[in-house]
Amino acid sequence: MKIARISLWSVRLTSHDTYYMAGGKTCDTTESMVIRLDTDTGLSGWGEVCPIPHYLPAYAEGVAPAVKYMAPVLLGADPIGPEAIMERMNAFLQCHPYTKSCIDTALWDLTAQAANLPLYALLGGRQQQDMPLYHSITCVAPEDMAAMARDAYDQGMRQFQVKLGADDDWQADVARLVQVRAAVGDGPLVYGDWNCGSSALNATRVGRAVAHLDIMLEQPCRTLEDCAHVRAATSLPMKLDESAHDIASIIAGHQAGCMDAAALKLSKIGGLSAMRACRDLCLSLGTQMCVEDTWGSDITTAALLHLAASTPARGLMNTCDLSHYVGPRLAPDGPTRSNGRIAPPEGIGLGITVNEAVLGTPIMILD
Ligand code: 0XW
Ligand code: MG
Repeated sequence: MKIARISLWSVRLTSHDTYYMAGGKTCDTTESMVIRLDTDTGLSGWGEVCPIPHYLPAYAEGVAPAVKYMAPVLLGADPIGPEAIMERMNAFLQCHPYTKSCIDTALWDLTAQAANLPLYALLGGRQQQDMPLYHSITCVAPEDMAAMARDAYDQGMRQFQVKLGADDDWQADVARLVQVRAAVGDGPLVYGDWNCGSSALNATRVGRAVAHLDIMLEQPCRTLEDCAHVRAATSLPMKLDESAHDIASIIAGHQAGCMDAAALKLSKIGGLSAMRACRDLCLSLGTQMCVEDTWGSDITTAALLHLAASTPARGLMNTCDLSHYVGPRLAPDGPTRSNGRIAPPEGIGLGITVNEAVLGTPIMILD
């Protein structure tokens, strides 16, 4: 089998609730890049990457030129065994993990289709029938966030990510955590995510004010050193996200003693191939994982659910149904949340049917 054609679409995804984060980052309508790799056998593989503006070293407009640049590695290549092609792509163009992630997803989709297996079977086998989800709550007024948490709780959600820092008011962040914690009662997991937007000083003040509560902090500051300082000063468990982006940074987070949990995102790490290695490392380290991506719709969600389903429950804290937060749906048959949990698609490959009508006209075709 050979890759014969690369098609790329740009699709605008609109958040059902505008999503506010620290540092002025907003997720309202974002551009998602969808890729399809067609082969000479008639099989096609799909991938998707949807960077949030200003969130990571990634931007949607960067995908098309990077795909075009890497096309000589892809066109004519056998897609079976994605790691082999990823190795060649990494030698051809360093970094650009977000562009590589959508290509890698399409390669895995093709490999699993050729094997006539659901993708999770190639990533470690089915370790879980369904997986716990978290619900992410946009950073608005504390009482509104508490109401959103309660609504999600009533739908069965038991893990809550509370966005902090959008108004640069540390006392409002204390109120957000206190009110969400009270709204969902004892037991559910509640964590506050600054997305790097706090000083170590203010994150420490927030953490010490809620230290009597069952709360986890997520990525308060940009640097690992500052995150470790906050972890030590507050004694609250911590999840690393932006700081944990490859094998070396995951080892560094573990050694710094501030990585009780880590967010593994496909586009941050560079696709399923690289993320599987990070998943296996976290399993060895005992780090609890959130298996997800930055943003996206059904193709991204299906890919990350296959990895989550092939991860043992002992290491998987939660996963994310990104397609729940945005419209339009790219694959109407993609999985949806039920009672706070979600199962991967059951078909072969990614196991979803992309609705090409919502994609529009490709922005690039290479053959
Ligand atoms: C990437 N986000 C902004 C979207 C996901 O819901 C999680 C969140 C994060 O930073 O953790
Ligand atoms: Mg985060």
